[in-house]
Amino acid sequence: MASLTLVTATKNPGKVRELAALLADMDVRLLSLADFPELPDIPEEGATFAENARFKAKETARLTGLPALADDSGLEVAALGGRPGVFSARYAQDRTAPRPPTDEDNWRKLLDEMQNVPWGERRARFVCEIALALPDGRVFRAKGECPGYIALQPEGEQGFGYDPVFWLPEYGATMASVGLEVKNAISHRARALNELKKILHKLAREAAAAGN
Ligand code: ITT
Repeated sequence: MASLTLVTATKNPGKVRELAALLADMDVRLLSLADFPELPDIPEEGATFAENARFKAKETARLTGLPALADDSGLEVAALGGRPGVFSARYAQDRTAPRPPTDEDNWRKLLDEMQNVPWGERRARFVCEIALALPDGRVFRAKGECPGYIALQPEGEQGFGYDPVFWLPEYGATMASVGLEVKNAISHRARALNELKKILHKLAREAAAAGN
């Protein structure tokens, strides 16, 4: 039984899957918001990834009494002045539609907007801010980025979000084609979480000592 229990402050199953794999080598038991169905939705109204991550983590730690790890992330496209950015999950939102946009709605809209943008100007990056909030009020944060290009057409079935249209020149493939192991070696999320691993190891040691 792991000594440190963490809750991921996310409703996105793709993020939970990746975070769980990234933490698999640690003495950590990872819960998600699916384990706390009674919790209210936490609004994302910040102007930056960092603000949103911090708020989601702090609220989840407060509501569950557990250390909470929140990821706020998105895609910044150079030719679009950094859009969709913090609005990545809601990019193709249609206020008259009965449901929020799907991942495919979002990347199709992006490909449409980028239709006339030549290859050399299709640079983009995934950005991830992770915040770790402790029930005692302390908050730790880290940022990760992953550079790439917006593909001309979708490719691949793995991952989530914009992965089918995020081209990695060093692999000659999209993020949705390279598989979880490669994604977790290079992604914005992996880079952000790696920065927090030192503090997570320390918390795990403290929890183990307290349990003995
Ligand atoms: P939570 O707020 O519950 O964590 P969310 O999906 O709404 O889930 P965000 O507000 O952080 O999360 O929005 C992130 C969006 O950015 C996500 O829905 C994807 O469209 C995109 N995104 C983030 N990381 C990605 C990744 O690794 N691969 C592909 N798309 C990603």
